[in-house]
Amino acid sequence: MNTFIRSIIFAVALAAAAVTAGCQNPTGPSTSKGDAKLYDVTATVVSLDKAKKVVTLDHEDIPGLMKAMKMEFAVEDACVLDGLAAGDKVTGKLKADGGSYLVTSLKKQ
Ligand SMILES: [Cu+2]
Repeated sequence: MNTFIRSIIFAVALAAAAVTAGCQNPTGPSTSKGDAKLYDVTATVVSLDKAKKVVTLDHEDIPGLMKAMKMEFAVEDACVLDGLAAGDKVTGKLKADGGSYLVTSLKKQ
């Protein structure tokens, strides 16, 4: 019985590890359709809300997309905001699909 319980715990731990690994690997196959474009973004974090999956960035010029400005973005997953705080300088990726923007990754500089 003890072994049975231990194997369940092991399976749960494996599943949790898989979820975490998925979070840390944003280079998987894109599931987006249409003509979504990926842009590099350099910015300072103004504020963030993991529960709402939004981040306000004071971003530099994004060539071909928009001028430098302060604005709120949706993030693809709450884990994009892991380890970040207001005031952090970050670089990341922004997916633009029509008029909607989605931050897919952020990394502290
Ligand atoms: Cu902007």
